[in-house]
Amino acid sequence: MARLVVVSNRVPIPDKSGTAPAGGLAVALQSALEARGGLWLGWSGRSCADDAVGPLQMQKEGNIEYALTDLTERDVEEYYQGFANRVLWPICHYRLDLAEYGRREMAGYFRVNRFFASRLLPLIEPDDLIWIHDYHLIPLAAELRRQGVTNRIGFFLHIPWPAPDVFHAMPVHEALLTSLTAYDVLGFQTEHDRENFADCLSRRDLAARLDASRFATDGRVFTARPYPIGIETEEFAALAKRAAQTALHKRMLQSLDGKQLIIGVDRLDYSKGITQRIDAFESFLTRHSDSQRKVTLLQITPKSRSEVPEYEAMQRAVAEQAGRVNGALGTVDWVPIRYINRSLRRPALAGLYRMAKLALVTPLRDGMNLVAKEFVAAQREEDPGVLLLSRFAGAAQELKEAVLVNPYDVEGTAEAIARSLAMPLEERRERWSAMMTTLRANDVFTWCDTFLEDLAAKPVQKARPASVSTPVRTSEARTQPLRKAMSTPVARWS
Ligand code: ADQ
Repeated sequence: MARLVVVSNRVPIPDKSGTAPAGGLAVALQSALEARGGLWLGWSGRSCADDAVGPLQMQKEGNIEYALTDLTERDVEEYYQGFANRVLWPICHYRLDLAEYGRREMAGYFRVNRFFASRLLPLIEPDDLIWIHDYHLIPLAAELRRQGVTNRIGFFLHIPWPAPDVFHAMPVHEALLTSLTAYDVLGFQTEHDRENFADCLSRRDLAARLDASRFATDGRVFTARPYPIGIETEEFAALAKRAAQTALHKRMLQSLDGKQLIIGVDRLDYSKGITQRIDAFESFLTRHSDSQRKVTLLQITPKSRSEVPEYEAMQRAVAEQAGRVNGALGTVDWVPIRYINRSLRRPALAGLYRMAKLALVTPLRDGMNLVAKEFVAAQREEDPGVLLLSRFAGAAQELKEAVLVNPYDVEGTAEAIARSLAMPLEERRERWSAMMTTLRANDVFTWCDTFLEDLAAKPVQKARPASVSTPVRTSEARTQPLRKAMSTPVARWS
């Protein structure tokens, strides 16, 4: 079996305390790659002066060799805080209003991708499969190809791919789209994301669509498919079961004093819809005043990206909002919202999911959302809790038996909370068991295996001429001759 080389912005080297990282990318890949071994390269998380970037820091843990690189302070500011988190993240989450595009940040993004390519190059062996992750590293394959790498290279996007009107608002969209055509396999969370991507390609005439998943450009074929990411379903279910025996679990039960637990678990991020959720919870308590003193919302929200101003402002806003609801509705012996700003260890989290009667997973936009899946896996078969899930989370494409809501509709969500808390046992069990079947069939190991099988598969055939290609889905199908998609747009931006 070919060696696997993974590249992601951050690399989750297990720490001694065993604390789980807050990012879903880290959580999913850690589970999936432990068994395979190989090389994992990424940023160390440290920044240094311009002339102080040292050699790669190599570390072997079991079968996995980790290779970490420092970045300069300027790199971090332009590539990570700048283009990745203040342009790509908001745009892919449909927040054009929050995107702060600047040429300096864009050039830094392409420069750092070129730097990652130069760090990776000496470590690559001829048969390695290379799997690159997420929006930080979109141009990496194009950079590697430019430096002569012919290995199979795959890319998985963990966040949504937006509709063309949104993506094309980004000045540098064509260079990013073109650089994606340098991969062999492109993975998206949902069919919807893949179709948005295909529509973007088609509108810019960057590739011809051969069939549902194959595209041709410049005489080569690449595939783009949905690979919905899963969790370690059985392991997480077992973890939740064990957690129910711990002292923490018992203390928490005691502190609830018979009240029903509603849970929300999210990184502090504007895409997660936390303020709309608290509004909906407040509206539920106001419209259903008999529920006051009978329920508690536990919102667990570790801070993230605090260096980005929107996140800092949001941190203050959510704390104030929770404080206001508690002040207005709370009593001397009842706090409606318990708001916690830190990351919990996975066993503690699993136990809390299991204790909860209801989970509020209401992102305004989310690639997948693993919290939704973890909550379902953690439930008790004989008396499962209810998952209330946003239609705009990728997970809603699979977990159709959840109570699906539009998180922008605060009153509708409030009523869905009431319905969920009153749901009869039989209905809860039916919904849960259908969702659990889905989660068992598509866990994180299947996700990983399926992607890698496609990546390892030899290309079936060369590109057919565009004139015999299958038209793309939309009326904008194009059959004009292919453009030179592998020209050198990256150099233009560096
Ligand atoms: P994230 O935006 O980070 O991931 P999500 O899928 O919800 O979002 O993953 C969060 C992970 O972090 C879960 O495993 C969760 O348990 C963990 N986590 C969250 N809060 C925690 C806390 N307080 N303590 C401990 N752990 C916590 C991105 C995309 C998602 C996509 C994932 C995976 O934005 O849409 O599902 O990648 O592809």
